[in-house]
Amino acid sequence: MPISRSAATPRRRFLRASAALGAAALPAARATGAEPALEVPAWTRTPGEPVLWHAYGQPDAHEAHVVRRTRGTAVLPGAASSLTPLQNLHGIITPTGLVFERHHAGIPQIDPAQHRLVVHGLVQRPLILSMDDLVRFPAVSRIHFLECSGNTGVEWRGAASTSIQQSHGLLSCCEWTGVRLSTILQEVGVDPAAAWVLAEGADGAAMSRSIPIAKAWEDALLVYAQNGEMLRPEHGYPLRLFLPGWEGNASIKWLRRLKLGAAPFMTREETSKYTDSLPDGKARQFTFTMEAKSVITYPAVDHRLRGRGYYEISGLAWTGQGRVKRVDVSTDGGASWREARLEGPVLDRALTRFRADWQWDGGPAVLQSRVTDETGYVQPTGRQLIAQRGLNSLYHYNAIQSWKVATDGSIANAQV
Ligand SMILES: Nc1nc2c(c(=O)[nH]1)N[C@H]1C(S)=C(S)[C@@H](COP(=O)(O)O)O[C@H]1N2
Ligand SMILES: [Mo]
Repeated sequence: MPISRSAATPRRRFLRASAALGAAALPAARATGAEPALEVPAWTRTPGEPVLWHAYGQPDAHEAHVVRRTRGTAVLPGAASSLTPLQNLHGIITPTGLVFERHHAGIPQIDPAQHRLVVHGLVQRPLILSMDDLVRFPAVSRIHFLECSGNTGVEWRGAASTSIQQSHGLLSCCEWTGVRLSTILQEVGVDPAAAWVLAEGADGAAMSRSIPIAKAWEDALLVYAQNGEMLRPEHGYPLRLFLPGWEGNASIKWLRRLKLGAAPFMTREETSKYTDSLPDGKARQFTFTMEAKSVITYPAVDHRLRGRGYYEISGLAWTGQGRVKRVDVSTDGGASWREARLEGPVLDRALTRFRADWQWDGGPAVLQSRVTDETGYVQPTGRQLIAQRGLNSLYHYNAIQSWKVATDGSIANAQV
């Protein structure tokens, strides 16, 4: 089939243009001149490993470095997090085994046959639901990002991280399957006085958050499956709350109780923690929505460029306010910008992969990305963010990230 005119994407045109310039556009595409010798390697001469080599599939041994890593040492038992290796991932879906974890009191080992969800408070018919009861309700599957509001928080104090996994790895994007919370609300009959829902986990922290009832009606999910299989223990097995676009903390794992009330319940996680200290000494409370953010995942601080020439800049953009509208990239520290290609489908409150062509001339460069979401919100610079929020914050850092490329191809984290 002939290549249609529509296949002449900007990238193709770019490659053609650079080929016309006589420059080697892609290092791998260099012609050898002679007929290449194709040897038969050892692994082609014998049958391979049997079926069911791993009854549950595993990555190749050569990929053993692609793992979640922790940050720092836990102060309290079980209170720790692990981070997603964004520097090694492709596309938008996070493989379940590499999804970051955040636990306030470790991972409870729950018997799903004994697990119950209680729905009570300002309702007409309180309910106790088993997992068997829950999976009988109509289900939905949705692809959404999940970001801890502490993600990139280290950057409030300067360009400290030497890995994108450390700076941006409290981020994942999965397909989530479960029952709409609105379905269960209809089942219990909501008292008109109910304005908030307390969600409580079955972990040792009994982690609890108050959720405005509008979110519960709108799109909150009671999730039991992630990327097609039952939740893993570390992500809330057998049941978690999932709140699209909201800070990860509010998506209570190991969910065991929903209590409807007239006012927020003022739990520890919304009074002493997960509030944002402002320059005037006051604190923002209930900053649920994750604002638009983007980061270049390749080339990033973890990589090293091997010689001048063509590189595809690639990264992730997302917004808790809906869809990503556009992403611009800069290779000169924000002096000039050009629009990146968004890889479709661009989903509501999901990670969006962006790509842009780049010819590295071997000189110093500063790579940045800047997202604009469908509400018109533009990702701020670090200076703009600090001017607005001061330096007392721990959470909700969403500024433009800079990767500084040196002439030897090494890359550093930099705040420019
Ligand atoms: N019950 C319970 N739910 C919880 C937590 C917890 O410690 N206990 N951690 C929260 C935080 S801070 C985040 S960012 C997300 C992380 O979800 P994940 O571990 O599946 O990535 O779960 C949230 N839900
Ligand atoms: Mo979090």
